[in-house]
This record gives sequence, structure tokens and C-alpha cells, in this order.
Amino acid sequence: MKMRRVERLFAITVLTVLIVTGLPVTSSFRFVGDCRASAGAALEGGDTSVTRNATAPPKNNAPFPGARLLFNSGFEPGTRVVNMDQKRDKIIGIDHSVSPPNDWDKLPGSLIAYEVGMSEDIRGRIIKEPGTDNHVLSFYARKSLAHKTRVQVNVADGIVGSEFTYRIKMWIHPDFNLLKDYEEAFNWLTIAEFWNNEPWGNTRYPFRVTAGIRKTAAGKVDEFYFSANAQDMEVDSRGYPTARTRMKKTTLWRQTSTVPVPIGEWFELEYYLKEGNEKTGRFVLSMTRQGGPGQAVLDVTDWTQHTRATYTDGFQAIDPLKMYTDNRLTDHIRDRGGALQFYWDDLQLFAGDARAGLNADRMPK
Ligand SMILES: [Ca+2]
Ligand SMILES: [Ca+2]
Repeated sequence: MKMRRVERLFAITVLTVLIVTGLPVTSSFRFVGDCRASAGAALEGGDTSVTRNATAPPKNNAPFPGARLLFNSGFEPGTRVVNMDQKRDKIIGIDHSVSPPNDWDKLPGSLIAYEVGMSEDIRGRIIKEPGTDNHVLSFYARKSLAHKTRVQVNVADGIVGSEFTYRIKMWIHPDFNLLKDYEEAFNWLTIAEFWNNEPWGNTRYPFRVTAGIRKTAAGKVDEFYFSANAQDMEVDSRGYPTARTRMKKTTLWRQTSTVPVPIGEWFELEYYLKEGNEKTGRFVLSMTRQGGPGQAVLDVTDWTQHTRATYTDGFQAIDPLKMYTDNRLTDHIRDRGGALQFYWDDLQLFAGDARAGLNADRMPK
């Protein structure tokens, strides 16, 4: 009896010290989160001590040992976009065109977020792909209500863990070609963003990996190229962001692919990210065009977490589908009669390494 009281006092003391010192309480119990994130068997409620090398094969991932399907959807009937508030819509419903997990209501986040708000000129909607019965998620922007253009799908709560893979089909409207005579080069046209961790909320060590499209030269160009970069946000001595807006960022790496971005045709992108330092962090992007083999776009071994992080707890918030840019690009397209438009389809999100993009047998239908 006496011992139990002592143990209880000890536990309370430890927790109090953690809270008072601002140490992340969750990181003290990190092994729980890591197992959830990295081992499929643990996700299914098995022994929480299993590691990545667990022998029990997880469900839903027969072709990808060690990975687990977290969610998939082709935006087919049963799914729809509802309004949350002026700044956010939400994707809801079950996509019966695919097997579970296919319920948007169970995917943490699943918001469509805008810079300050949506309108007829800037919106994310599930629509019928013109001329077909196929449904897609459409991002459309002619004019932003804010100083920048943003439409994005959020996936939250760190469900992807410290290593994840996803595939998404993408179609870029031919109006995008109007940017070929944009007068300047541009680096900022984000198509996906991965926060490890996010600077909003009360999270330490803010850091992000960004994937985007670049125009690499001023004046007229023939092609755009995929690119990616990673940035540390400035933090104080305890690792907290020094500012939530106008954050001082340090770019740790930036790579631009030699693979041009297809315009006006469907292609599939496959992203793989692994949390780590300059030797263990990975960002891999591959692409499959219709009827073509898988193609390496970018393969980076470098920082995918804050350089000063004293603990790792996975990617907390990701925007796997994103259209985020300078209004000058949106204006340039609109002023020439067009709109910035992406279609998305067939999202498959996995915890773990589920890369198949370079397998020529696996092409988009
Ligand atoms: Ca579809
Ligand atoms: Ca993290």
C-alpha cells in the first residue's frame, strides 16, 4: 500500500516536471505513437511492443509488407463537400467505389482550407469530370479573396506517422500553359506540403517539406518542372516557433527535377516521406503517365525534420493535395481568360513504405 502511494507520487512528480519544464509529455510516451504509426500490426490493436519488423502481416496491404492502407477514395458518389465556415469546407461520406478504409468522416482533418475564404472564384468541389461519369476533386481559382491563392486538403493528427506513402492522380488544366509566357521565373506553386511539425498550435520544432512546380527561367519557356524543398522555422531555446506568421525560415535543401510537368493529361504522383536527418530523411517522388512506365522525379536523402529537434514524433499535419501560390500567377492566367485548375482522383494513403510507382506493371487505368 505504502509502495503504491510512493509510485503514484513519483508518477505525479514526473508529469509535473514535464509540464513545468515544457518538455513534450507525448514524447515521453513516444513508443506508443511510433508503434501506431509504423507497424500495421500495432494499428490493428495487436501487441503494442511490435516494431517495424513484426512478423504478423498487416491487413489491406498485401503488396506492401510493412505498410498499411490508411485511406482511399476516388471521390465517387457517397462523398461530397459541405461547408464548415467561411474559411473551410469539409469532405464527408463513404466512397463505396473502393474498399475500406473509405470513410472521409473518419479521416482526421479532411478539410478543404482556403487562405481567408472561398467564393465562386476560388473553391474546391467534387465534380463530374467533363465528358465522363468519373468524379474528381476540382481545385479552381480565378481570384483569391486574400493576398495569396490557397486551396488545400488537410490530413491531421499525425496519423501518417514518421514514414508514409501516398498516390494521387492529378490533371492540370491546359490554362496552366498561359504561365509559359509569365515574365519571371517562379519557385512558389505548391502542390503538396508536409509539416513536421506544424507551427500553429503549441508544437515545437516547426519544419516543412514542400513539393511544387517551378518555372526555372525568366521569359518564355516550353516546360515546367517538379521541385521540392525543406525548411527549418526559427525557434526559441525550447524549440517553439518565434512567430506564427511571417516565420523566419532557413531552406535546408531544394531540388528541381529534370522531369517536365505534364499539362492537360492525367498522371499519377507517388510521394514517399521518411522522417530523419541529413543521412536518414527521405523524400521520394515518382510519376506514372498514362500508358507509360513509372518515372523517378525526385529522390532526396536529407533533412525531413527540424535540425534542432530533440525528439521525433512523425509528421503531424500534411496537405497531400494543394494549390498554393502568389496571386500574380493566378491573375496572369485570369487576365488571359483562364483559371488555375487542378483535378485530383484516386487518393491512396498508406502508413509505411508502400512505394510501387517505379513498377511498370502498375499503371493508372
Ligand atoms: Ca473518381
Ligand atoms: Ca514530428
